[in-house]
Amino acid sequence: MASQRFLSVDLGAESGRGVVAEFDGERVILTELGRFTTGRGREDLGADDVRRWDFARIASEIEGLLARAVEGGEVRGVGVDSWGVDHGFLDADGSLLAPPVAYRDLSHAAAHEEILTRIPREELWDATGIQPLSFNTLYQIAARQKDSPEILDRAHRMLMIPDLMHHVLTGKRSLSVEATNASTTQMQRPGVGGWNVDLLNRLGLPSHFLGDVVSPGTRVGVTPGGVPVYAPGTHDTASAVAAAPVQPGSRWAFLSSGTWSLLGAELPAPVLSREAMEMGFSNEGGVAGTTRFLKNIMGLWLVQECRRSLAKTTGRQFTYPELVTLAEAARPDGPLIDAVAPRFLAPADMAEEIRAACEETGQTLPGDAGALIRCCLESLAMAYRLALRDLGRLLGQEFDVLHVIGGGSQNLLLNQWTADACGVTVQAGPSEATAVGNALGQLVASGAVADWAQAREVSRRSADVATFTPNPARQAHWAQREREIVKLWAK
Ligand code: LFR
Repeated sequence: MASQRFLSVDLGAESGRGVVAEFDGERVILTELGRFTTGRGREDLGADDVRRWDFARIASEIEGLLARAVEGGEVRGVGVDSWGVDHGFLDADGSLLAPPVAYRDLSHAAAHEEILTRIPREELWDATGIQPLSFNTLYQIAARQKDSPEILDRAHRMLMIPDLMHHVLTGKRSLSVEATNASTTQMQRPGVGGWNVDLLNRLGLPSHFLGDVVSPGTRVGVTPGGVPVYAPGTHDTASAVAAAPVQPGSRWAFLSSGTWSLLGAELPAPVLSREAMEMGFSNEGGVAGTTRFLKNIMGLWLVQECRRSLAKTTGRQFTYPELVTLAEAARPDGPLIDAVAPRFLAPADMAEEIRAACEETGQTLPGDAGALIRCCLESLAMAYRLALRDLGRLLGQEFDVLHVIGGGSQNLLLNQWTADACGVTVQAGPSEATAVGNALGQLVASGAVADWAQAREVSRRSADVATFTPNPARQAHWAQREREIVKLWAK
């Protein structure tokens, strides 16, 4: 068959990129078209002191990418995925009422706390199956009700970031909300339960702007130039998991590794037990009606933010490979921080926050860049160890393999530490899992493959995977570190 070209646009909190995915009937081959920054630092607060995404610029970058893709030959489809929870409101004419607020904006924590005083955590869990993380859409809307109620009043429709991009790409025609990203709002019933309007009513929050939800792998419109617009799994993590190059029959877990680390398993249905709630897992929507049962761990955000702190204090812009080399050379057995603690979500200065956490737990303070980054990476490996063990307990099973997917899978040092700390074989790659998964959603939507199971086969045939085997000599070491650290953190 002649190859078919699709454009996957993957927006991350640091950068966005357009990738042309060429499908030859067997495999997808990716070629990066272009990259641009999406993230804005704390110093770029808007005039109203709110952290917002520069929506107009990101949308125009995407339109530019599509134009370039079309110049290169026929484009059979375009689809956008992004991080979860963030959204924007359209008026009745389909115009955006304000640039979307970024989830790390500090206003969300207060709204979150306030809601948790009004409704027991257990009730929120039963109603949604999602952990009450402070940045979820639910709390963002509660914050908007306080700081900009007029926007909520005037809102005709709420769309998530990728839905908004599809709206722009279709000349304002698509008003679809795609299901995987909608599941991150904490405003839906568990599983494929749809919007939980009762919950919003109970909290006194409006719901008139909630629209129809479509499944991942749906055509949502066409561009004025005639390119079909397809909604893939628009939540980046959903697309990444869809592309995990799984061997049939293997007992696998995933670690989607990027700005965030999401560790979990793909399940046929949500797990709504109290233990799952206590252990910090969420039931997000996956492709093909699956549940992504996963835990949020801070991820490489720790390193990204330390890099920013280091630029301020040393005047040096370290590259990520440089930082990893310094970490590898740093003294082992340094301090460990709790990489799921909310204090690391948006601290004013990450290096300072990490040092404060070490001081509070009586550990040596990581002084230089190497020690600081080593602390981040070892702490992530420890968080993976604890989360994978909890996952196994909750599901009553062991895992043959942990698929590390996404950009973080290129960090060979962290891959080996992950294998050692978790005592499980790590299969690392593809590093572009999200862009691959996005393309797979378009293959499903356009009928180029029959279903998501076939799509995953395509990914498996296409992926370049590296295996990291746990070093038996390191098992006792991680067990020992866990005993030490759990005692220190409990103090
Ligand atoms: C990863 C991710 C996570 C989500 C976080 C915030 O990019 O999408 O899955 O919890 O960003 O939206």
